[in-house]
Amino acid sequence: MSGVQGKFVVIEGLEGAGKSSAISLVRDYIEKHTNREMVCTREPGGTPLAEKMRDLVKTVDTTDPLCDEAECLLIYAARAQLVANVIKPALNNGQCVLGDRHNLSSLAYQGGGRGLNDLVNVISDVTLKDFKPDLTLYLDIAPKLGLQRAASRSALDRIEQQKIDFFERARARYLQIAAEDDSIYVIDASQNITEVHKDIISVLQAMPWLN
Ligand code: Z5A
Repeated sequence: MSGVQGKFVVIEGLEGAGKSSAISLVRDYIEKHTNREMVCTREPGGTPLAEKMRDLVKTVDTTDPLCDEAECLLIYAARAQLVANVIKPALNNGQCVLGDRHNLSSLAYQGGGRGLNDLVNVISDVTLKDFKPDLTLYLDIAPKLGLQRAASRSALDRIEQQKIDFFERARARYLQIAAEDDSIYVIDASQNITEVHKDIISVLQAMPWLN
């Protein structure tokens, strides 16, 4: 299969949207239909250096609080490492890659949530150029419900501790971008898991490259 370009599939959503179980489902489906193991990534993170940046982004430091611009730059530095050293090599080797978040998270959280759309658009263009996922499944959930689910799972990290308006703005940006990009599918993640999974499978079944 060397020389064949693999596909890059990404799962996106606010906290508690149910990305973890969606990832297992999508991974099983694609591996079964391509007969090949996928490369799975998470962002920020996914390489040794990018994981160090992830820790900086997620940890609360009251003596030297991370400013919004530094948060954004760290996330893009981590993404640049991941794309260069993991995602592109795998795709060039014909492997499919499954991402737990990618650039759409930055457009939504840093762009919409933090109000840094101009900065995000510039860094995104500079670091990624025209590189983008072949397919994105955006699991859409109201922040209140998502945060309730996330809180029942574990302690909230630095970003999860933001006020609800931050997540409302991030969600609005997710939906706005999804409406303009036909490679992004919106899944209603407020449904029960069986219904959510049914909707995800319908999207995958419609992908010509999986048939
Ligand atoms: N971030 C950013 O700001 N900018 C960026 O560019 C990127 C990221 C890439 C990464 O955190 C943080 O970085 C994230 C955004 C920011 N922070 N915030 N806030 P992470 O990787 O640690 O976490 P995450 O990606 O936000 O979440 P997660 O744990 O990977 O997944 P999840 O979708 O939030 O949740 P889940 O574990 O799949 O489900 C949560 C619970 O709900 C769990 O107990 C499930 O059993 C339950 N669940 C799931 N689905 C259902 C349904 N349908 N019904 C009922 N209960 C359900």
